[in-house]
Amino acid sequence: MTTSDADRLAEYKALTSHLPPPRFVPLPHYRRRPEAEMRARAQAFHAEMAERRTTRHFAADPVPRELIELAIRTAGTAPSGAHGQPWRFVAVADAATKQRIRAATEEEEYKTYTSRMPDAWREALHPLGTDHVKEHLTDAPWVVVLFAQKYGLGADGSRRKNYYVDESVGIAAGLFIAAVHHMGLVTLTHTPNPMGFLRDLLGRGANEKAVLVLPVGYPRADAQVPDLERLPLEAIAEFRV
Ligand code: IYR
Repeated sequence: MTTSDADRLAEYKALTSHLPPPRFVPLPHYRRRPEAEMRARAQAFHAEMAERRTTRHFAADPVPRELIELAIRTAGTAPSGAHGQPWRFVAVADAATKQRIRAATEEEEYKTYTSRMPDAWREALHPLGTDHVKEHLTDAPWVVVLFAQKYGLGADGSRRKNYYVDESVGIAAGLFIAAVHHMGLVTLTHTPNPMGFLRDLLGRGANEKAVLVLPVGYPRADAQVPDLERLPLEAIAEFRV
């Protein structure tokens, strides 16, 4: 005998009947825009994002803390698994801490680049001109370290599991990068490997894992970027209409 739709729904309802009902509010801030306006906004946003480049060459000029706060607040608008918001940003401007991060990073990266990386990986990276020397970690006025929380911790030490942590934190990182670009600064997605040392160095909890290091600042006047092209739409999308 097959279960009816009503039975299935009743079965699911029974499993959640001990919980308070979810609280919903009307969708705020939304208004439909005329199609021409949407097209113009989409084109302008694409044109702006297409101008984003990752550079390793940062100027030392200071950047106000408020701008970093705004980028982090924008990142914090990301959707996340069960709304766990499993991202934590540590924004470092203190020169001594940046120097410690750089020294520890270069120690690991030296081993990675010279002995841990298989030849194929070294060859794939060669066009990007990266190596174990990470001057951006001390040149940039801010070094933002993004941590992912596998589980949240209550004030009483209770654990709350987070879901889709990698996806959620990845989306937040994307929004952070877009926010930095939109305000007129540059950032670099840097992945020290391994990066366990960042938790100890920055005194973060056992529930957190560093996933990305994002120096933020102005590009140096002589900043360069690798000569790259992005895949065209036809290569990255398939439409079935
Ligand atoms: N983690 C190293 C190596 C590196 C790896 C990839 I894949 C890149 O696209 C760039 C760098 C580093 O950050 O230098």
